[in-house]
Amino acid sequence: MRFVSAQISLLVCFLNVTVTSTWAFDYFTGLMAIKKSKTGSDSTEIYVLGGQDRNNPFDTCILQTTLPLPQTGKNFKFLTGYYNDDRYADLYVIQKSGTASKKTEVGVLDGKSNFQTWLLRTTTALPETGDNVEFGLGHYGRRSGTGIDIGFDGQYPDIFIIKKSQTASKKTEVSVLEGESNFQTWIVRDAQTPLPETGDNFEFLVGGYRASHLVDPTSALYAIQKGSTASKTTEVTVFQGRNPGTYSDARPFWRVLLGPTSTALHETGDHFTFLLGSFWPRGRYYDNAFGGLRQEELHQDIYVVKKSGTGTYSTEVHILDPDFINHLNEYKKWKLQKGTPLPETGDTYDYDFGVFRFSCG
Ligand SMILES: [Ca+2]
Repeated sequence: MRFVSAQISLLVCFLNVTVTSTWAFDYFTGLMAIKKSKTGSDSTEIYVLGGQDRNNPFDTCILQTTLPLPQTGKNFKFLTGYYNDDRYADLYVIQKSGTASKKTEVGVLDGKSNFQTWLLRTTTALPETGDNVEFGLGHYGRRSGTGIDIGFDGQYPDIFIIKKSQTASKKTEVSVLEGESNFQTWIVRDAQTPLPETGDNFEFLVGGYRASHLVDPTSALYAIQKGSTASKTTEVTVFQGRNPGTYSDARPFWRVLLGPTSTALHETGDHFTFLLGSFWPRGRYYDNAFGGLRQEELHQDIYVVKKSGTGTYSTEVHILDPDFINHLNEYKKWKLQKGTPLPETGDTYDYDFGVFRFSCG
């Protein structure tokens, strides 16, 4: 029965592709779902749910297509970022192992082509990586000069490599590969965070953070502790990456900007995954007058994707409010909690959010 339910939901998703929408804003938030295996097409597939409808966010499937990739396993990780300056979010495909080069390899699929064309396919300076390594995209910001004049949406994001265990220091470590050199050059090597080695009950995200005088526009590290927490809730800690305005990063990822703080979310298992983004109507965008990413967008919403075991029998999206205005109750209340047209999804799916701009006729 569950299988039948899934097929019906996907059909709805497909039919909604033809719905004509009007775009009041240049940018809106989209939920990207990558179906890596067990696809009918034998290719890796992508689904994008649009967040542009304020009253019914993520109810419309605005893109459903195959990628120029065969089916993929857990040795692949998908992330969104802006490789070029066309304001279409691109899809970063990280192959962690099983490569001919014995290096971790990176490809970038062009968002403007609906992810059909490769903008980049390259090896990197990073050896093959296993389950103990997570990835994020951000801007450590060497090229920006002041650190505030470039946002997440600037081109050539750097790849952040979070080594959770098997580290020399016995701490969770972060390294950064430079986007401008197509990931051939290290910006940060094996920086120790204050966290001991971490396991499956931790997920790591890269994004901006801003609270009063504490600013990290593009390179903060969010540690999501899903279980075994003191508060019995899912907890969040934010570490500063680059110190804005300076190049002297004696201890990147060491300073705590927030937390650990409890959230409105109970402890979570494998059927939950986490993302950073800004929910409409405060979608991330460049402000030309400001000359960069709007500052109030820097404090990120935490998107909680509940993949299975949901009351709606769909993949659900829950958004934790960063409380940007007060900075008193970060992530203590919900901005949104709802189901989507996607059926429940297991571990054959990988998710990410991006800010998309699709041509809509
Ligand atoms: Ca692009």
